[in-house]
Amino acid sequence: MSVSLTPQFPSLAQRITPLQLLRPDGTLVGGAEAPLDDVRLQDALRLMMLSRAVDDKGVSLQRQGRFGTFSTVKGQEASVVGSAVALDPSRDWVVPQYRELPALLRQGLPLEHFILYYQGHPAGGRIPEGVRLLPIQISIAAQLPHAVGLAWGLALQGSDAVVLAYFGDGASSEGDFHEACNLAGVVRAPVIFFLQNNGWAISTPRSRQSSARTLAERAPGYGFDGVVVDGNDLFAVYAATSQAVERARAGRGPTLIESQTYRFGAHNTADDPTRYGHGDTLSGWIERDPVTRVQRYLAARGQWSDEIEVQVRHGIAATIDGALAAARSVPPPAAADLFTHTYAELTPRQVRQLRQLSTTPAAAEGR
Ligand SMILES: Cc1ncc(C[n+]2csc(CCOP(=O)(O)OP(=O)(O)O)c2C)c(N)n1
Repeated sequence: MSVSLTPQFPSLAQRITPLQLLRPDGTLVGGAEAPLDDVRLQDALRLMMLSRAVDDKGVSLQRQGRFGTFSTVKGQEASVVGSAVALDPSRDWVVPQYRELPALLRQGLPLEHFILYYQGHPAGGRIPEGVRLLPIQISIAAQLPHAVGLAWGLALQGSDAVVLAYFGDGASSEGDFHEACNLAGVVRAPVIFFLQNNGWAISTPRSRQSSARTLAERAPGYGFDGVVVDGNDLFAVYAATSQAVERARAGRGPTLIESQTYRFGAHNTADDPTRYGHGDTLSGWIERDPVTRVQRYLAARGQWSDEIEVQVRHGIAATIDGALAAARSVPPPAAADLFTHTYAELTPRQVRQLRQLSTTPAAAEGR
C-alpha cells in the first residue's frame, strides 16, 4: 500500500490567494464593503499622488546632481499608503526600509526633511522629536530586529502601541528577517512585518528568492499568522493591516503581511532595469495601477473628476515647491558637522581630527 508523504494543508490555500476588495476597474469585489469612507479615501489618494509626484521630482533632481541615489515608490503606493493609514501616528511607530515616503509623511515627517536627507544634509538624517519613526535603513533587513526590540519594549512599558516594519522580498531572505520573526513570535511582540513583494530585489526576481509559494507562508513556522494581499488594492491593504493592528494592540502578537505589488521604475537611480527583464511583465501591472484604481472608484461615486484632479495636482505641486524652498533655506552644513552626529562624546582621535580640520582653508572660509 502506498502512503502519500505529502501533507495537505487546505487552510494554506486561503493564504495563497491574495485578499482583494477593489478590482482594477474600480468596482468592489462582490459582497465587499469599502473599509474607508470617501473623505479618508480622498486623503489617502492625495498622499498616493503626492508620493508619485515626489518620485518624478526626485529622479529629475538626481539627474541634475542635486539629489543622491534615490529609490521611487511608483507602483507601490497602495501598499505603502494603505498600510500607513491603518496606524495611529500619535502612538504607533513606523520602521522603514528606503521606499516608503508616504508612510514617513503620514507619521509626521516634514517633506523638506526628506528632501534634506536626499541632499546629503546631516539635518535630514535625524528624525524630529515626537515623530514615531526610525531612520531610513539601507542595510537590507537590519531594521527588523530593531522593530521587534522597539515593539517588545513598548509592550513591556504597558503601551498599546504597534510597530509596523517595512521591507522587501529580497530582505525576506536575510538572516535578520528570520531572527526577528522568531523573537517576535516568542515574546508576542506587537509588530507587523509588512513585506512589500514588488517582484524584484534589484535584478533578482521573486522566483529566485524563495521556492515557497508565498512569502507569507513562513509566518506559521514562527508561531503567528501570515496573510497575502493584493498590494495594488488600497482597500485590501488597509483592511488586512487594520486587522493586524487590532490583534497586536490586543496583545495577540505579530502578523506577517505579504503585499503583492510591482515597482514600476528602476530599483533606484543607479539601476538600469532594461538589462534584466523587468519590463516583460510591467505592462500587465500598469493596468493594475493602484492610483487609477482608487480614482475610478471615486469617479463612479461622483467624488472624482478631471477638475478635481487638476486642483489636487496644483496643491501637490505647491506642497513640493514649498518643501524644496524650505530645504534650500537651511544653511549648508559646516565641515565640523561631520563630527556632530557620530558619538555623544568625541573620541580622542576625533578631537585631534577636529583640531586639524580647524586649521584647513575650508574651515577658515567657514565651510
Ligand atoms: C545587507 C545588504 N546586502 C545587500 C545590499 C544591496 N542591496 C541594496 S537594495 C537590495 C535589494 C533589496 O530588495 P528588496 O528587499 O526586495 O527591496 P526593494 O528594493 O525591492 O524594495 C540589495 C541587495 C544592502 N543594501 N544591504
